[in-house]
Amino acid sequence: MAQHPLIEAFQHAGQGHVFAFFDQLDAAAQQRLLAEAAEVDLGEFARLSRTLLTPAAGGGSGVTGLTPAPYEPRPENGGDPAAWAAARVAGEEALRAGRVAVFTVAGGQGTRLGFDGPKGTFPVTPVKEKTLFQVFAEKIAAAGRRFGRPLHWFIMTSHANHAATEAFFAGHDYFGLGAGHVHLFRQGRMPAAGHDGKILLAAKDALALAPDGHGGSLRALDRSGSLDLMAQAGADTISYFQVDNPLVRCVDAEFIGWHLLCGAEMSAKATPKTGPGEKVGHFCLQDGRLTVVEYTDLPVALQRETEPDGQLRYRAGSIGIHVFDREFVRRMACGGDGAAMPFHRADKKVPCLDAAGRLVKPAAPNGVKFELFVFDALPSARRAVVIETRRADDFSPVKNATGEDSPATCRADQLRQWVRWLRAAGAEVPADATGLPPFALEVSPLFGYDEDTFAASWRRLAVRPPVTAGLYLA
Ligand code: UD2
Repeated sequence: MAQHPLIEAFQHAGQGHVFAFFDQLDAAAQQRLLAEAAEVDLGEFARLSRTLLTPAAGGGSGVTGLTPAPYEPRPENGGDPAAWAAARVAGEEALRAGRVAVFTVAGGQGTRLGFDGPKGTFPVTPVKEKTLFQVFAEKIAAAGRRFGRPLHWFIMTSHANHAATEAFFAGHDYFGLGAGHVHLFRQGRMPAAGHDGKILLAAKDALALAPDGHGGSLRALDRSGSLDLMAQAGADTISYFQVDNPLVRCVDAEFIGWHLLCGAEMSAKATPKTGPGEKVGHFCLQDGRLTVVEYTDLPVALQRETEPDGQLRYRAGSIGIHVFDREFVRRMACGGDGAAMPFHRADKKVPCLDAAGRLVKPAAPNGVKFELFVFDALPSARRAVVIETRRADDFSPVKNATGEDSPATCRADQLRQWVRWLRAAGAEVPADATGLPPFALEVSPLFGYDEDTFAASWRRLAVRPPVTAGLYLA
C-alpha cells in the first residue's frame, strides 16, 4: 500500500516511530497526527539534534570574548539631553504618522505564578483590579488618541491559551480598541525529543509539542500575515513587550525615536541590574556584535565583576522591551541574508509514550525542548541601539506568586509611580520613605499613562480631588 508522503519523509529522517500506532487510529485521529507532523520542519529538527543533543551541547557554551555593551544613558545619568529631546520629537512624529504597531508576546504559561488562565487575564491594579490586558489596552487607546492615530495591537498567544484569550477580548469588547485593531495569532510549536534525538509522542495521535519560545514570535508575525497587515496599515515600526509587565511604557516616543534616528533594525531597553543575582539577560558585545547573554549563561564571576566606582560591570539588564523594524522581522522570519537565530535547549520531564504505547510520567528529565529567544535577533541587526530606562517607570513584572516580581511587589510599584506623578503635579500625598502610600489609589491609563499625560489631565481638572484611600482617576 502506498505510504503517505509525510510518513515516508519521517521514515527517511529516522523519525518513523512517530507513526508506530497509526494503523490503530481512526481516520480523524490519523488526520490529527498528520496535521501535527506537517508542522515539523524535519531539516531544522535534524540540525538541532546534531548541534544541541550532543553531550557537549547545552547551557554556558559559546560565551567567550565578552565585554559589556555600551548603551545610551538617560540625561540624569550623563546622557545628552538634546539627543533625548530629539528622539522624543522623532518618536512623536512617527506616532502621528501612524508608523507604529504594538506587539505583545503572551504565549507563556504563567506556571510560576500559579494562575490557571492566559497570563494577560491576571488582575493587577490595586483598586479596580484591572487585568494586564486591560492596562495595556488603555495605554494603547490613550496613545492612539493623543497622537490622532489608533494603533494596531498584535498579540501572540499559544495553542494552549489562544481560545481563552480570544474569548476574553471578545467578552470585553476589545476594551474599546475595536476588533479590527486587535490581532491575535498563535505562536509556533516544536516537538520535544528524547536524548537520542527521537521525537516524543504525547499520545498515539499527538506529538509532544511545546511552544517555540518568544523568539518564535518573529516567524509567527510573518506566518500569520501580521507583517502584511502592518504594511497595509502603514506601520513599519513595531513596539514589542512581554505580557507580565503592567508598568511598561508600551508606546514610548523616546524609545521609538532613538530607534528611528539611529536607523536601527532592532533596539532594546536596559535597566541597571538590582544586584549580580537579578534574573535578567545582560547586554554584551561578543566579537564586536551586540548580544544578550541570559543570567543562566553568563559566568557568575562576570556577573559579580565591578567597576572601580563599585557599579556592576555587566549592569545593563535586558527586560524584554524592544523596537523592531518590520522588514527586519521579515528577514529574520525567512532566515534570509545570513539572518539566523539559535535554538536553546531545555532539559525537561516530558510525559510521553513508551515503545509499547503506554504513557510514562518521568521522575527525572527525559527529554529536551527547543526554544528561540527574541533577543537573539540582535546580532543580526545591521544597526541596533540600547537605551537606558528607569526601572520605576518601565519594569515591574508579575512572575511569582509571592516574593520578588510578584503581584504584591508590582502593586506597590504601581502605587509608587502614581504617587510620583501626583507629587510632580503638585498634589499632597502621604507616603513612606520608599514612596509607598498608606492606602490604595489608582490612575487609569486613559487619564495618564506617563508623567506628562498625567500632569496634563490633572491640570485640566476643574476640581482636584483630595488624594485619599480608594481615589480612582479616570
Ligand atoms: C525573560 C528574559 C530575561 C528578562 C525577563 C524580564 C528570557 C529567556 N529571559 O525571563 O532576560 O528579560 O524576561 O521579565 O527571555 N513567551 C511566549 N512564548 C513562549 C515563551 C514565552 O510568548 O514560548 C512570553 C511570555 O508570555 C512572556 C515573555 O515571553 O510574556 C517572557 O517569558 P518568560 O516569563 O518565560 O521569561 P523569563 O521571566 O524567564
